[in-house]
Amino acid sequence: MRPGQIGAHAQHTIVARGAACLAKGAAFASGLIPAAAFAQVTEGMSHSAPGQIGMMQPVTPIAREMTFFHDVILLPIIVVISLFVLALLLYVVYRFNETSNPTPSRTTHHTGLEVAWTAVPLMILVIIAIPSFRLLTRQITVPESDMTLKVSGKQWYWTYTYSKDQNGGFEFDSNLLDQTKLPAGKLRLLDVDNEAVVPVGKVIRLQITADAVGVIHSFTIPAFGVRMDAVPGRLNESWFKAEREGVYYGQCSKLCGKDHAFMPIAFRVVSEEAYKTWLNEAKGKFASSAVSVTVADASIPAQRQ
Ligand SMILES: [Cu+2]
Repeated sequence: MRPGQIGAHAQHTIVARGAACLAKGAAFASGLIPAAAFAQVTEGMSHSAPGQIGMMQPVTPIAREMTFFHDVILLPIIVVISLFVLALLLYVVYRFNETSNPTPSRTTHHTGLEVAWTAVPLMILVIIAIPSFRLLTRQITVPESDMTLKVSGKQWYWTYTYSKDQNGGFEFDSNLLDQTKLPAGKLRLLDVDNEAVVPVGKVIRLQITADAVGVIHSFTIPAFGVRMDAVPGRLNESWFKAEREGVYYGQCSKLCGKDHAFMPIAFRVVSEEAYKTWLNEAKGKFASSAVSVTVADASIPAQRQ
């Protein structure tokens, strides 16, 4: 397959995605996109695939809404505008070239036209703004959460802290696997030694910061619709509610230094029982890192200096 060529699988995905988008047009009016609308497309995809075009398979309500906003609202609007401008250009080239139009009009103003080319784009922007602001509000308003997880961007890896008052009390670093000895089935530049584990169907509140003596990173998991800057000395918040078990990947999305490309994010979403089991195992495994951090404790980076 040539670089850039779209494989049969990807083509099928695009067609299926298009059909799914059309089918669920009406659902957006209520502001809720049914999970089933996306279920048939590349089930379980948690990372970008070769030849993939379009958004990653969403697994949270926010990511689903983002995908819908992109695929069903923005994309058709931009396609129509591009085709309209192209048609205008072609018409001008054909109709008003020197041969077909030897004596050009000397018109300099046309009030109706000027009002139209100001008002119509304005209306289009307002139409886009309404669902856009609604989505943005949902994204940044953290609902009542079942669990809080602290994420710290370091140079160049992530540290996850499970707070003590939620049966945790430990933290661990999540580093990229050795790329020269990558075990079979592991993804290059995506799989890590220690994945963050969270229960399925629960609202996870993320408290995102960066090493106090470090640089700015950006914590991003496309399938969750999460992207939030990790800034030293600042505690940012985001949230997600993963609806399907699986491993979901992301990457640091802020140019942060020499190993920016080598600090992937891997979240394993498991059942409630599996999460409890993991939590107990992790408490032993990461015992040396025992921390007394509790929810919303922003003082930890300062204490450790
Ligand atoms: Cu980074």
